[in-house]
Amino acid sequence: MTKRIALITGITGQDGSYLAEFLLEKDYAVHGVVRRVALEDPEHHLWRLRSVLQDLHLHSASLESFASLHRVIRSVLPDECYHLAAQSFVSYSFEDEFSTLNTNINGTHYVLAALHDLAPKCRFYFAGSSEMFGRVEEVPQTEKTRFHPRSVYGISKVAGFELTRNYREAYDLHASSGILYNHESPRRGYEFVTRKISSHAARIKLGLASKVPLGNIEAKRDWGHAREYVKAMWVMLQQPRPGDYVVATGETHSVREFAELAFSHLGLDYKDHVASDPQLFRPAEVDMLQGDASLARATLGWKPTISFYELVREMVDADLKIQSGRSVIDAARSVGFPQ
Ligand code: NDP
Ligand code: GDR
Repeated sequence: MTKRIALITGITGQDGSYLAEFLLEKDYAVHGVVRRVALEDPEHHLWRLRSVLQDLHLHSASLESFASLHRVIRSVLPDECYHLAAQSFVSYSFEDEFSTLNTNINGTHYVLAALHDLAPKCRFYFAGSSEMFGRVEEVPQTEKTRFHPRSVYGISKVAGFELTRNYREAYDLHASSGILYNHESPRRGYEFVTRKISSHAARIKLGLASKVPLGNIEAKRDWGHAREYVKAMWVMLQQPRPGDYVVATGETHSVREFAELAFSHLGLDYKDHVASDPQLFRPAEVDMLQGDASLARATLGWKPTISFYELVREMVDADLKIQSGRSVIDAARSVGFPQ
């Protein structure tokens, strides 16, 4: 039997890497869109894919170029397309509104238009976000809760969500959106608050740093594990009909609680090490998010199993290992060992 073909945009990111592994295990032929620089400098840009690199088919393209995406989709002709690529850092979207909107909205539109043109039977997944709810109208949020984004990032995701729905309704594309709440892992980018805390806590434990500067530590998020969330993406595309689904744990915790657990796991008190930095507060904040994933549970049979504590512990342990390796190299360098 011929393998099913999956195309992942954003394959180099946290979710893309877990999804690629998951689909390979399911015996898909897995293709990924990467930026040209990633192919030129794989050591630096493809680190999350290291263990499966030899099994992937990578194509260079950019979300800014319809022609490049059209070319990749024409050569791959996917059965399933997971559109994960985006400028995903909310804070940065305040600094560069225009490129965030361009990349996230046009990029999504280009992928949808190319699929409609070249592979209309392809099933499409859009990476929607709880940031679309922003200043929440109700707690917990469901698929029916009104959107009120609080950042250009959130606005770009609402636009992508609406584009996805429109292609579904206008052209009968099997196009689904996941409204995913924050999900983390040892592969999370260092700019996001959980990884910032876990990596700093490890460095502090090893005597390599003493403080972690943070912004609003009272913000509350519904944090899950990325490894489990990518499965929900796949199940959505296996449904006979497309749809939109909230994917969340249903639990909410503050950044302060995350820090407290991360530091205490290393026998430290977060109060001794967290420094408040006013520059890290956002011009418009999302104070709290809590999702109700009942529809995903009932329709997709999806539910999370990794607890908040297990997530924090896994991230801190992984960072302690990474930072310990670094500290050994640094120590060797400082006493003049050959490198
Ligand atoms: P990451 O930031 O880890 O990955 C983003 C990916 O997008 C990277 O592969 C990046 O490539 C790629 N990308 C960014 N800009 C471009 C561009 N101009 N052209 C081509 N590729 C580009 O994000 P996550 O894996 O955490 O998230 C995946 C998706 O899910 C994103 O759309 C995000 O907004 C959304 N999301 C994430 C949630 C989370 O908690 N993680 C929750 C809800 C939604 P490169 O490596 O070259 O930078
Ligand atoms: P978020 O994640 O904005 O929810 O977007 P992030 O980890 O950046 O922020 C979470 C909360 O922590 C507060 N915070 C800080 N955040 C960062 N990054 N750095 C700090 O020093 C800091 N101090 C406090 C923030 O103000 C915020 O309230 C993530 C991304 O993955 C999006 O792509 C995705 O759509 C949403 O999750 C759901």
